[in-house]
Amino acid sequence: MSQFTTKLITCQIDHKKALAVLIDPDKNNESVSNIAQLCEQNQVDFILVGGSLLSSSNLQNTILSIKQHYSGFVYLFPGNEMMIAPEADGILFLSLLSGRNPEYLIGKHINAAPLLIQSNLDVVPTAYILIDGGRETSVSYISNTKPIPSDKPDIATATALAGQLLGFKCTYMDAGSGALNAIPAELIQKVKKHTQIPLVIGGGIKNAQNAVDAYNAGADLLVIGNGVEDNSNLIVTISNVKHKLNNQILSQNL
Ligand code: 1GP
Repeated sequence: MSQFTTKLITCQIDHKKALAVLIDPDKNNESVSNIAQLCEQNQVDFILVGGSLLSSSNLQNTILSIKQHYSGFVYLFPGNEMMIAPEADGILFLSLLSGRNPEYLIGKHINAAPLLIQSNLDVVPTAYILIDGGRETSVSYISNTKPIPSDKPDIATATALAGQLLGFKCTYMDAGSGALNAIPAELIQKVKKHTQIPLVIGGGIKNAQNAVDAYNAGADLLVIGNGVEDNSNLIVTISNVKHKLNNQILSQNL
């Protein structure tokens, strides 16, 4: 089984929480080493690399400089089929289920498939679901799709269930990079209650309280990006939340 899904399924079984830091190769170039070191020191579970748009040729170099400092898994979080790099450990093969744009549901995947099958990348079929985070995000604009309204947990749940029934290995619900509002806890709770595959939550997580809310609502893996670009110490803050919750769970199980 994939390293990514194995880790998340193990977390689910043990009721443990995981953390990923998203690095946009276009934005973070100078601070990549610093962020990777912080991820190593704080036992961040994954680094994701990517974004909606890649305007530089920094992808490979970014992954290589992360790997100089970070011994965990590095996964691609691609905006399109150009963002494939064999230097990574794997790739979230995202199908944008909240949208109705066939290119982002299956089109770009067909372009990428011949390259992926020849690579050693761990390919993780991922049900990608955008939730309205209070402003239009790059991914919504670029994909020409609308996110699910954040006060419609039934639609989000039905979408996530469809992903599970179609065989996706995890659900990634995303308010989008730099969202004003993180995904409401009630919506996460409902999706978690009705689906069994691992649940990844990202977008607009800016402080410890956002992380506590999302983890307690049922997120198995949290993704932080923009907040880290503004203040790399957020890695320490959210890692501490994760470790504290995991230690509580451990002591409850003893
Ligand atoms: C975006 O979920 C990620 O796709 C991270 O979002 O940049 O808002 O933390 P932020």
